Amino acid sequence: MVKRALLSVSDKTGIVDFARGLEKLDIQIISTGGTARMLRDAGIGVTDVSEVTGFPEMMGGRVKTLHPMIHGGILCVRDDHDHMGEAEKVNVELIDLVAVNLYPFEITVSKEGVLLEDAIENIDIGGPAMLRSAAKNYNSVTVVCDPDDYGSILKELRSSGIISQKTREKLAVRAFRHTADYDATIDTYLSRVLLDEEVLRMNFNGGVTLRYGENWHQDAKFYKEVGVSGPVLANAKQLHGKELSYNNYIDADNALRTVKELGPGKTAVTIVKHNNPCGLSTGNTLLQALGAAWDGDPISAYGSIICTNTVFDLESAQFLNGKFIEIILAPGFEPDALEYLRNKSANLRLLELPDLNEEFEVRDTYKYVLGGMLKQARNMGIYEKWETVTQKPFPEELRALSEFSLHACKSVKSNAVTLAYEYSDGCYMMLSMGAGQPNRVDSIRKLAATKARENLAVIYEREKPDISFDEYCEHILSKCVMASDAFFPFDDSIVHAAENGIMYVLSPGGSIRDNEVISTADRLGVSMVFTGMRHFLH
Ligand code: 93A
Repeated sequence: MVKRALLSVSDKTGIVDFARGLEKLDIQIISTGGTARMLRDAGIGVTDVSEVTGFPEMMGGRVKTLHPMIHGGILCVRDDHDHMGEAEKVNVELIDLVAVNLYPFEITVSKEGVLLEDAIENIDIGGPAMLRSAAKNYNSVTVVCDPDDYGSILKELRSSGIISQKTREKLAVRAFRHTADYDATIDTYLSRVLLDEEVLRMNFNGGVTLRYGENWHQDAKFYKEVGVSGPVLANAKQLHGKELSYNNYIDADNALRTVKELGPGKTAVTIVKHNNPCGLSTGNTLLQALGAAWDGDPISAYGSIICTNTVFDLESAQFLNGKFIEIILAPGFEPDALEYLRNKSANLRLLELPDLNEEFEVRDTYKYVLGGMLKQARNMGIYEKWETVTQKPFPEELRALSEFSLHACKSVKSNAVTLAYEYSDGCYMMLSMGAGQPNRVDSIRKLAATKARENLAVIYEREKPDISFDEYCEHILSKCVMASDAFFPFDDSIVHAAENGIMYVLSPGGSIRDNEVISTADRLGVSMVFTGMRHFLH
């Protein structure tokens, strides 16, 4: 039974309606200064806290509810004879519901130029004490710290006359979490201001157990960041398929970031395997982009994760017939495509992220290293300058293709090189890439160049052009733009690029041997732009 409620809130949203609802249920209301005034003005009967404690609210409100008449009323265990006897002896009346929200510390310290005194005055002491007392005694007391819950509390009281144990337990955990977050914010602020120390507190909850981690013998969980919004994987809705695995989370996140690199303008598709995009393209239609992304590495695409910025249609779904895919992530699925894909496999995970094309609100990235956490700003932008450094000019017509190649390169693990090709008017594909090699020259020679020829062999077979395979490769590669995520430490990378017929190269520049690299490019007729921006990705 709820007979007496204590209301003391800084954020007064919804409090009048809540109090009115309580009053109608014959619940007596106790309240602090500002809250009491507001309720009284609305014609609601209120008992002042000072009347209950027998003390005035004092010291500018610093001491209002910190009193045994309040905390005894909240903390008293109802089925403990001794507790009840002691309460009776000193006339402590029980409080069954506590609705409190706290002085706005976070809002105060986020204001520019905030004074330390203002911050300190906004540290709530009595509020958290009441929330914690009520949460501790959840077996008898209902604690409400979020105005969003007022409605459901009233509803429950009206329908059953009580608040269920389950609701009280849920609200108690929420209250403890709220005070923990509140104290964490104070710690972070004061550590910085008083001790010149940076504290990082991360806020994740709702951990779900995954079947295993990267491998079968590793336990794993996924936690969602509290309050995260925007087009992040954690906000995607699963429409079909098995639950996501640990590796699925990593690869789907990579696929999402990679597609978003290309922006919302043109239909884009990425195909990810082992945390690297092995296919990436833009197209006039989803089917066209999907086909081109697939051509970027049809072998690796087996068991891949596909992400697109466009609603998935039936034609594209049919393209995947007979192909093994782990996940499709899209802003939506046409109903016939959804049905087709559902029938394709019980395991295929279909993830819908309606605001996939909105901007990321996440500004920083974190990486755990044993015993420490690294934080950095997200890698924004693709180049700082556009400086042709070779005798052979770099055609302006290749600028858009170059930008595509840089976006692709940014998404590939270092040492990364990407070969981008305009396969149709204004539509680009990553013809091949070299990823994750400890030296750049292997990424070019052993991977990107070799893979380009392998991928072209498949296209050559399909399209049967009227020239030899070598001529075909030479023709295509001479139109590609190769992006490198970091500078060339030696000129060997340029030699290997030219040997493979690659004539347009992008590099951030900045090596002590830049002059050597440039003169080799000049000798081999390669055109090169320095961008001034490195894109390591580890
Ligand atoms: O200054 S306090 O830490 N000391 C108290 O005893 C106390 N009791 C309630 N702050 C206290 N409160 C807080 O006052 C509540 O947490 C709430 O945020 C606020 C409501 O004040 P008012 O009703 O006067 O607007």
